[in-house]
Amino acid sequence: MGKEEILAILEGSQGCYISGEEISVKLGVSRSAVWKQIRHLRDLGYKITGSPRTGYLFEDAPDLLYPWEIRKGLETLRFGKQIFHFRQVGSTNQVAQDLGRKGYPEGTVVVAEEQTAGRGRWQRAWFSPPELGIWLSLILRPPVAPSQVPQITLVAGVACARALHAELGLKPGIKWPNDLVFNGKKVCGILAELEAAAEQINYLVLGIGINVNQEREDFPPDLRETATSLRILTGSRLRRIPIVRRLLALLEEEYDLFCCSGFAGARERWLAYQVTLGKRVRVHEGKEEFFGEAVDLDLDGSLLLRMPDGTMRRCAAGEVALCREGGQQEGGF
Ligand code: BT5
Repeated sequence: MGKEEILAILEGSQGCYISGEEISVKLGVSRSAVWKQIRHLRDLGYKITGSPRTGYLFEDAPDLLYPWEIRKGLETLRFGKQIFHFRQVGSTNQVAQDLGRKGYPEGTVVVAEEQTAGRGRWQRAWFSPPELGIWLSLILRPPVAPSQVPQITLVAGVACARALHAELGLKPGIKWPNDLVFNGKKVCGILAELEAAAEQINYLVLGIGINVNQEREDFPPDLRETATSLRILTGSRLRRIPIVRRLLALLEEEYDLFCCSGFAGARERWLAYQVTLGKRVRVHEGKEEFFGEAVDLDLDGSLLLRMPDGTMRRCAAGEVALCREGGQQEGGF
């Protein structure tokens, strides 16, 4: 008997006490084995009242990203079938890379309550406090050339935007390439890390960070003006599990579409969420910095810019800051 079976019985008793005897008969185990599992579930944070004498009443599940909770009602064929969960980890991307190297299949997920060395692009840090966000990495083995990886990160951005839109009823903006923002403040970032040899992708780790339940004071002072969370936006504390489930379902849907039919469909959906085009932007690309007007998303996922002298320039992998009227920067680097 596993905890999942006993949980299913407790949750299925719909607000009524259920006796230890009844559970033990249903599962074909002793009453003391049931009691042991109940204690284990309580240790995991489940609210279950009662005792072997009175029977048990299931009251609430903790808001923790337990794999068996994510898998309940998860509408995917491959993504999230195997989930590794950590209370605390350096970086879920690092763990997923190690698993990718060991041959774990596409769709394997690593999720943590807290990251102590969460990372962004170009060795930047990603603030990942305990139990307040979704810090998740996914192993992919896409059948495409490494040069198409930037498109996959845009595809992931579209899936994240659709997931938040569906869960909150609020439409996020996508800042090129794939920051999700509300009113110019960042709520989600994506980091793709690639392991490739000789023009062939071995595996790709897609890391996604979503700020869910932080209040403004939970962010360090240097992020308070540029970052936001779903709680700040909606005014209420949200459960993270349904968001993770929706995210995995839409990631699988968008990724499968991309693998079967290419980038064109996701590009259209990206355009429907984007907040970069038509704006004056400041771009950092390598050591270079320049200003231009963002005019289009190219078919390969690059950003097309009109330069002050009227020429067009393509930006494949830079950092973009939107400029407000009057030249001020919005959102920040
Ligand atoms: C990103 O980088 O936006 C990618 C973030 C990916 C995080 C996930 S969490 C799961 C997985 N495991 C990891 O270790 N990473 C991935 P970038 O575009 O470089 O943005 C980083 C910048 O965003 C930082 O320099 C800060 O200015 C800002 N920042 C850091 N933490 C933030 C947060 N929680 N919310 C909003 N902004 C943040």
